[in-house]
Amino acid sequence: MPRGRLIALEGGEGAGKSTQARLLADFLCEQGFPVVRTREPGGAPGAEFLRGVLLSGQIDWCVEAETMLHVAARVEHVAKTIRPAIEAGSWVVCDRFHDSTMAYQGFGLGFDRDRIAVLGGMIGIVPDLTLVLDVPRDVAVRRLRARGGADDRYERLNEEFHARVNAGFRQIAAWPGHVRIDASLEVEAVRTAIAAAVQDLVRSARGP
Ligand code: T5A
Repeated sequence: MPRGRLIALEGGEGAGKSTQARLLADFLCEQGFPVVRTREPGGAPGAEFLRGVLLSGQIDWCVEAETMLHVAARVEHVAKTIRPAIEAGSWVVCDRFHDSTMAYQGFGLGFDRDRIAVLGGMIGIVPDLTLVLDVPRDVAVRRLRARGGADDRYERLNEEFHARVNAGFRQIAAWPGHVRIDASLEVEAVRTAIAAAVQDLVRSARGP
């Protein structure tokens, strides 16, 4: 059984990650790959439990504890969902992964980024490709307002926080294994850009 692949979608709130995760999963299915679509925080029962704990805003976590909880959720997610799927030959499309901890808890909330990198090393898996969806904050806010629904703990944080997160994601997008996607375009244009960005991975999986 050939090993599957892990593709992460990252970016600030309202960048269109969930929309594009669905479209990417459909595209990969059309290419003939088995696909598992999942998300963070969450993606496994214990990790979904921690998602509620983290996003409800009921507890004002210190940033160290908050970071550890995101990492704990990820360890559970990798153990119970991601690694088994990849070993079974599936392609995993993950809506957020470790870079979100770097952007939100590191760049956004000021937790030491070297320590976050060390924690990332303990996850034991690195995405084969990370797509960083970049959209100006005002465009994202308009999309979220049009969608409606209640704000979670992070959406309630101030604009300076979101500016730091978005600036962090722009730095992260330049790291190896990452591709920046202009997510301010219409849905179909973003979908096309993402399909182009995964082509090398698709070709390498098919072999010569
Ligand atoms: N977090 C997470 C951390 O702090 N640390 C971590 O380690 C991790 C893993 C998760 C929160 O947790 C934080 C980050 C987050 O604050 P979430 O509910 O999963 O919270 O929220 P998000 O991941 O931010 O998801 P959102 O739903 O807010 O945004 P998406 O998924 O980026 O956007 P999407 O696809 O839902 O689209 C939003 C709206 O815009 C429209 C859609 O139809 C939808 O209505 N849209 C577009 N409109 C126009 N043009 C386009 N190209 C569009 N694409 C989508």
